[in-house]
Amino acid sequence: LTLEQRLANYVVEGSKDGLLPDLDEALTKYAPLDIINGPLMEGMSEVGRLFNNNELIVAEVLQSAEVMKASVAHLEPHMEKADSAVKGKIMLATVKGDVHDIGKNLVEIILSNNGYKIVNLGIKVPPDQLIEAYRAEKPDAIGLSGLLVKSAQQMVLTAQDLRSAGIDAPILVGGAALTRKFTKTRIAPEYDGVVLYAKDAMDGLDIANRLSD
Ligand code: B1M
Repeated sequence: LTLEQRLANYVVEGSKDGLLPDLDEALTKYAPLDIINGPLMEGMSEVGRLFNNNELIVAEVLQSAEVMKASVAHLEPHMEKADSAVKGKIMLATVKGDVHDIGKNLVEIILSNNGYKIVNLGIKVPPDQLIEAYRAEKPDAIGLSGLLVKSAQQMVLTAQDLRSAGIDAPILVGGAALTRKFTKTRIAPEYDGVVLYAKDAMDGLDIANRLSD
């Protein structure tokens, strides 16, 4: 197997045997983010496909998630860091009912490496907790992540609750079940501030930078 195939395989197999030396070898050829977005994400897509076909069970997907997390943790110190002044404060949360956090945590790493102070509220965050944290932290923007189809709907409800609470800070949304169109036609109309869709973590950084300019 090539190095790239082996990297994807660690994720698919949920195995860490040999992972770190292969990640180190990959670092001699690729930027950390390209390793994540390339072979590791390919492995994750395959996991999603197998899971969808009932060829993997939740416990196995959890192992794959562990490999992804260990890989990101190993690559993180090698990522470029902008030593700029703090550009802003962003609060991040996976919405109510959703436990998926690998994407959100990747967004945290990218943003914090690029001058943002991050308040990460974790997973399954209900709107009232978000509102309370917003009042305590006064962030410049709120980032919502969700991977389930029902999480897209939950973002609509969350936007409504934030509006009712008088909050109008920009909202950044991302996650597999979401689209730009859904964001524009379903979430944004329920909110007084801007709602922006990010297709991946780098897109999230671009949007944050545009907001802070
Ligand atoms: Co789940 N899961 N899962 N899962 N899981 C999906 C999402 C699914 C598509 C798999 C499938 O069936 N093909 C499916 C959803 C179906 C649907 O709703 N249509 C699914 C399901 C059904 C479930 C359960 C219901 C399974 C069950 O229990 N029967 C359950 C849900 C529990 C719950 O949430 N209440 C469940 C559980 C799990 C695990 C716990 C086992 C594990 C998560 C572990 C963890 O996160 N700590 C897991 C995993 C790993 C997946 C897949 C395989 C991979 C997700 C992932 O981590 N991708 C996923 C299939 C898939 O996506 N292909 C699947 C890597 C990550 C880097 O990408 O999170 O998309 P992602 O983030 C991207 C972008 O989306 C974006 O940037 C990132 C990349 O740069 N982004 C943002 C994300 N958030 C952003 C926020 C932003 C900006 C960009 O700004 C704020």
